Order: sequence, then structure tokens, then C-alpha cells
Amino acid sequence: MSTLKEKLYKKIKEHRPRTTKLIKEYGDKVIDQVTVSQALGGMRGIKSLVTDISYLDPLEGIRYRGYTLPEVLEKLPKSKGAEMPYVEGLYYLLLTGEIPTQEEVDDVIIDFNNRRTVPQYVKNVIDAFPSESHPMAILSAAVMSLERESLFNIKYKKGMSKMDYWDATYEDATNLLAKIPLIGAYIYNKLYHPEKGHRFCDPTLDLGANFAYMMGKDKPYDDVTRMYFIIHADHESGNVSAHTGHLVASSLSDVYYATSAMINGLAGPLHGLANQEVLRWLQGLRNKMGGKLPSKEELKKYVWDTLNSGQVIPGYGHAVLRKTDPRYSVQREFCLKHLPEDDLFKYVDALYEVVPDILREHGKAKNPWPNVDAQSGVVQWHYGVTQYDFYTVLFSIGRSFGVLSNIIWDRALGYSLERPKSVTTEMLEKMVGID
Ligand code: CMX
Repeated sequence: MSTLKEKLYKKIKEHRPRTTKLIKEYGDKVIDQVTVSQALGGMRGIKSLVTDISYLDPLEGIRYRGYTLPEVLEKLPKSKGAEMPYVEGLYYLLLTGEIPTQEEVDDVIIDFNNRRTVPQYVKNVIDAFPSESHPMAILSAAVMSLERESLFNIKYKKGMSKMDYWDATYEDATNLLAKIPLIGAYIYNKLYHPEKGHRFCDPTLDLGANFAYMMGKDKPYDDVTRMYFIIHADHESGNVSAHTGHLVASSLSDVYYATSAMINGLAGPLHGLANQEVLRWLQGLRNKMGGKLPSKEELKKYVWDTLNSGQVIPGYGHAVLRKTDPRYSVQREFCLKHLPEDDLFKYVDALYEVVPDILREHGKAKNPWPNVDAQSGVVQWHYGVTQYDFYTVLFSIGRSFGVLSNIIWDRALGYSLERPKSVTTEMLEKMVGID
């Protein structure tokens, strides 16, 4: 058993009695109430999910296992000369709640490297897609095609004990996490650089560096990759991608079904696809300006024109956050250091000066501040990943780490099949006293 798996098992055994006690002794205690607008409005804010992997404070932003993003980036081990930590170290932290030592991360890196091989039939599935297909559709199908590899399914059919569900799920999840960056790079090269062909992975490199290598990108794209995957990994359990993964897995569908479903949820423009929308919108602005930096008045007009045509400002607002997203700030810091003169970065910075006030004046959005997606495309664009359809694939690879860590723990703690109750409009009207 690997060091990570051993540590995880120890944590699972320690944690199980806490969940059992809560259900057995406090199961009837009320922790929240539901209003009509919550029932009709996407269940905003209802406390009905439990996860220990991450917590989203509306004002402070995300914490992974109690650590803020700047703390995660500072404390996790890094390779020599790197600015950003190993993604493999993040997996260790998400699963165990502990910051790994260099030795412990090395162990995970070796384990991931041993699981990297992407079967030829997956590549065939990717190759069979027309090149006009959206890369998110291809990614979803590629992950789905891997489903036949599920150890959970094989063991379940043989009659596995519930107490062992986490083990087979851990194996499936780790196999998928090791392969999904390679699948992403394969899709990128097929769609956008077929003339260059595909690169085989380099077994001497960690996940972030290998992804950069397979994408055909030089330094510091390895750090961009690590930063990108780490900051997108988790955002507690209620967002569409995380919740979809959890929901599908709650029926004991294996992690391949669950991950493919979470990718499909992430592909919506109000969620993960917003990073591509931001780039489309910024390009529209740049074209309008003929490449020159707009004045404050020109920017304001562009923002108002977007709002007045009934569209949202992509990269702004959030269902939970009520301040600037720390994932935006981490990327901004990176841009200030590495690409302060980048044209698009200047646009994004200038927009930060005007959009919050306009959204306040517009009076609809509860949060006028930027979210993660307002910055992330700019970084990718700068390093030559200008095919913005691809950005949500990068988001998906990062998000898989959080979603799969959650699913492993869901299985370890025996979380139930999800089954909330619905009512009809007539019932709702009766409940509030409408005749
Ligand atoms: N621009 C214009 N209007 C906005 C807005 C924005 N950026 N953000 C919210 N609003 C509007 C909503 O459309 C809603 O209008 P209606 O009452 O007409 O339906 C109103 O303000 C209230 O919305 P809210 O409660 O503040 O926000 P929601 O929880 O409903 O939605 C989100 C959250 C992210 C979908 C929304 O802010 C949005 O559409 N933002 C732009 C898209 C985006 O950046 N998405 C990425 C989010 C991060 C991620 O999940 O990846």
C-alpha cells in the first residue's frame, strides 16, 4: 500500500465514528430551513451537503482543508526552481488534510507515473470526433470510454463489503487523475496542432511539468499548469460540477461516470465555460478598439452595452462569494510578476477598475467582484494557448482532483444516495396561503 493510501485509511478509520455519532445521536437536530425563493432559486445557500475537503467563506474565499490558497501555495512542496507546488502534493493534502513532506510527495509522483498510460481505444475515441467538436464534449466521452477499467465495478459484482468501497474508489480515482492530463493534452494536439503530432509523456517529470511538455510549452508553463490545476481543484460541494460528481457517485456509479457527468456540468457558460466567454468578450473589446487600450469611458460603454443587451458580464459575480475571488488574486499576482506588459492583462486590470461600480449601479448581481474566470484565460493566452474553447478542459482537469477526493471520502463515510424531495407549484401555493 502506498504511503498516501495508508495515511488515508488511518484518517478514514479515525473519522468514521464522528459521522456515525452525528447520525445516530443528533440525526433529528435542525440545521437549516428552506424558503420559497430557495426552492425556486437553485437551492442557494441551503446547508444540506457535508464535505471536509474544502470550505467556501463568502468573504474570504476558498480554504482547502483549512488552508487559504496563498497558504496552500506556500506550504506544499515544490520542485527545485519551481514557483508553484506539485499537484500531486495537493492530492495528498485534499485526501488526508496534511501537508506532505517532499518524500511523501515523491511517493505520489511515482505512483501517478505508474498509472499514466492512456489505452489506445481512448485515443481512438478522441480521434473519431470531428475536429469542430467542442473539446469538453470530447473530454467527457474520453473519460466515459475509460469506464471499462473500473475496479469498483469488478469488485462490486463479486460482492464487496461497504467498508471497502473507498479502496476500489481510491484506485479508480487515482488511475483517472494520473491519466486525465494526458487525455487533455492529446485532445489539444489533435484539435489545434495535428501537424505536430502527439508527444509521449516524460516519466522523469511531475504532473505539471509533464502536462506542459505534452502541450509543447516551455517554462514557466509548468508553473502555470500547477497553479491552474491547484486553484481550480475544489470550491466546496454545492457548485454544479462538484455537486454533479457527488450526486452521480451517490448511486454507486463509478468515478468514470461521475467525472464525465461533472465535466458536462462544468461545460455551461454560467460555470466553467465562463473563462472562455471572458476571452471571447475581451477579444470583442480589443477588436472594437482596434488593439489600442480603451479609455475609462470607452470601457464603461462596452460594459453597459453588454448589460443592456441582456447579457451577463463574464468573469464577474458568484453564487456564494461576496468579495474578489482569491483565485483571481493569485493569478493577478502571477500576471504582475510574469506578464505585466501583456495587452489583455492590461484590459482585465482596467476592467477591474470599472465593472464592480457598474454592476452595483445595475443593481442585480449580489456580488459585483471578479471570479476566477476573469483572469485565467489571460494567463493561458499569454503562453500561447489561444484556443479559448480549451480553457474549460484545463478547469476540468483541476476540478477532478477535488471532485474525486470528495467521492473517495463519500464512499469511506457511507454517504447516502442523494434524494431530495420536490413539490408541485400548487403545493407551494397552498403552503404560503395562496388560494
Ligand atoms: N453580469 C450581469 N448580471 C449578473 C452578473 C453579471 N456578472 N452576475 C449576476 N447577475 C445577475 C443575475 O443574472 C441575476 O439576474 P436575474 O435576477 O435577472 O436572473 C441577478 O444578477 C442575481 O444573480 P446573483 O444572485 O448575484 O447570482 P447567481 O447566484 O444567480 O449567479 C453567476 C451566479 C456566477 C452564475 C452569475 O454571477 C453570472 O452569471 N456571472 C457571469 C458568468 C460567470 O462569470 N460565471 C463563472 C462563475 C465561477 C464558476 O462557477 O466557474
